[in-house]
Amino acid sequence: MGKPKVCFVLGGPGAGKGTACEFLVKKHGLAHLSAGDLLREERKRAGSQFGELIEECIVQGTIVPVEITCQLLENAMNKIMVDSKGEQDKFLIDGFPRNVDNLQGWTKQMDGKTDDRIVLYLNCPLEVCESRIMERSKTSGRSDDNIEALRKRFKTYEESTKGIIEHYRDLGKVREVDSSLTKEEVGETVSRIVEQDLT
Ligand code: UP5
Ligand code: MG
Repeated sequence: MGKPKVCFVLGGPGAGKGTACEFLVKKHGLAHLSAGDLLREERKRAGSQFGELIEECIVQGTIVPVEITCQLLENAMNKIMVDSKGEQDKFLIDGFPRNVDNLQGWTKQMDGKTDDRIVLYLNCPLEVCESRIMERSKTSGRSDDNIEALRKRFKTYEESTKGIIEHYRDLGKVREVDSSLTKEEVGETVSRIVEQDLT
């Protein structure tokens, strides 16, 4: 049994990271760890000492300190490996790493523990992302699905996350996908990439 293989999934808010990951879970049985979902769960966990800090970051569209996110990711990954008795060894990490702090924290904490294969970069014009999120805001209940928070999320994405994508591009690890296409088209494309690079 080798190290768990990791595919990071990056792209702007509303680019379709969660949707593409769901497709890959159904089609290829990969494990999906959404950093945002893990933070939202931790925020509401009774007794969490990080609840307020996480909520503040989410509403302001800023990035939670890496120690918190990285620990949640590692715990979730370990639980899946234990529960599957080591059978599950392919992970989609959705929405992380988003900035230099995230990248350094992951490298430090996970050094040698994972095989970080590729970055699936879902590239989508921000106008398209905006209309998707504003549509979703009617039902999502997410405290950051409103135009003010969304603008802040876009700013953080442009200022911090794009540089991380470029870092991985320099390493030859980026697989870029036009995620403004239909869900089915994006699903088929990411599926081919995963078949090629994660198996
Ligand atoms: N949709 C999706 N694909 C479509 C397509 N091809 N055609 C038409 N519609 C499509 O999709 C968004 C909406 O678009 C949905 O309604 C979907 O049906 C439709 P989704 O798949 O949810 O997009 P996604 O990229 O996952 O959007 P999300 O809003 O989750 O992205 P964010 O990156 O903004 O949110 P995330 O949950 O990752 O992070 C939230 C916050 O948590 C961050 O702002 C930050 O404060 C914090 N955070 C950290 O601090 N650190 C982390 O490591 C991660 C998060
Ligand atoms: Mg998401």
